[in-house]
Amino acid sequence: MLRFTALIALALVYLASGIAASPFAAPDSAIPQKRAGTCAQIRVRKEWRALTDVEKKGYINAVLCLQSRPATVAGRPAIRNRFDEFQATHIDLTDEVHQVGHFLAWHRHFITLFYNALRDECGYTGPMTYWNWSIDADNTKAMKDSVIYDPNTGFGGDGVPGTYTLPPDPNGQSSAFPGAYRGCVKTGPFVNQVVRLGPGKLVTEHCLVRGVDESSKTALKTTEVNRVMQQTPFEKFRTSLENGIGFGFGFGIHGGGHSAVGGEMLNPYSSPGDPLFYLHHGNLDRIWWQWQKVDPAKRLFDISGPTTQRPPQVNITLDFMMTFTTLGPKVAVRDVMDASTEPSCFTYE
Ligand SMILES: *[C@@H]1O[C@H](CO)[C@@H](O)[C@H](O)[C@H]1NC(C)=O
Ligand SMILES: *[C@@H]1O[C@H](CO)[C@@H](O)[C@H](O)[C@H]1NC(C)=O
Ligand SMILES: [Cu+2]
Repeated sequence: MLRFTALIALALVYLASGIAASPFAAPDSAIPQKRAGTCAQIRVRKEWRALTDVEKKGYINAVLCLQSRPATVAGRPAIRNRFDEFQATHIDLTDEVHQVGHFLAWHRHFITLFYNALRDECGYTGPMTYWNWSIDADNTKAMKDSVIYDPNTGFGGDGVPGTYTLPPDPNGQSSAFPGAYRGCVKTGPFVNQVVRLGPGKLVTEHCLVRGVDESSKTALKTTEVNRVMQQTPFEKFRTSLENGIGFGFGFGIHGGGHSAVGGEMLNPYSSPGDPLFYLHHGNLDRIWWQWQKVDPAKRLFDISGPTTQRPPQVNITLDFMMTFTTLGPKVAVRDVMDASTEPSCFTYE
């Protein structure tokens, strides 16, 4: 009884301070963050198809390496490796970094941290990469036949029916589209991946689950990207990108990419359990980057939206500090707006 009361009191403190209650929230890293500054080198991010076969192998091997390196988190046995640690950070912060002004800024830096880990901890020397799903969505070929799912030069294929049973989720975080958890990925480099977190906020040991959805194609076509690109100001652009434009258009390009892959990727909390998460959000980041470039004077530092999903809502400013739990120090929104400065240091091709 006492423990239960204490938990409620804690939750009230969280609510009062405007910080989303996360029972797992880990402390911020103590390493001081470099402020926005000149980059020693600007790295080009490329579409998956533009990587050489050697680079593709190198990228996949580096992801497998992250999945074998010990996590820096203590006291949470399910966070065993560095790849888990990224997934855990997203699960812990989901309610703080979606449907808020810093949705794009937070995911930009999350991807940068992932790329830095691939380089610094796993020796990856190739470019960071993204998945331009519009190429597949515009095509008459089925999405499941995209080269992104190639067993040899991609991320492995669709889930196999009958190989995975979605556990009951008392939080209801995975049951919205149970059919999308088709089964375990049985081809490609991640056949043996053990996903220890998810679905949702559950902690269950399972395979990499997918359920490729052909109907998501309509949300990912170039015409849809162009519709989002035409939105101004930032507030309309941000909400259109994250949630779609108007009603009746399914998920929009953000949800469309998540539902196109299905399975873990469809889960708002545990989606970074699928390595394709980073390539999907990389494409969304590229679309934001392109939108910013259309009118840099107005758009490069344009930010708006609430800092929390729930009231009392405060409008975001460039000085808002974003947390990344154990992955790195807090970062000001301002510092990731211009991707050509520290700590981002990239451009897109
Ligand atoms: C993404 O693919 C679409 C469709 O082929 C194309 O129009 C667009 O220019 C591509 N963007 C990039 C950056 O490759
Ligand atoms: C927050 O921003 C919106 C526009 O995005 C504006 O309508 C509203 O008045 C602002 N609220 C405050 C408290 O400044
Ligand atoms: Cu996310």
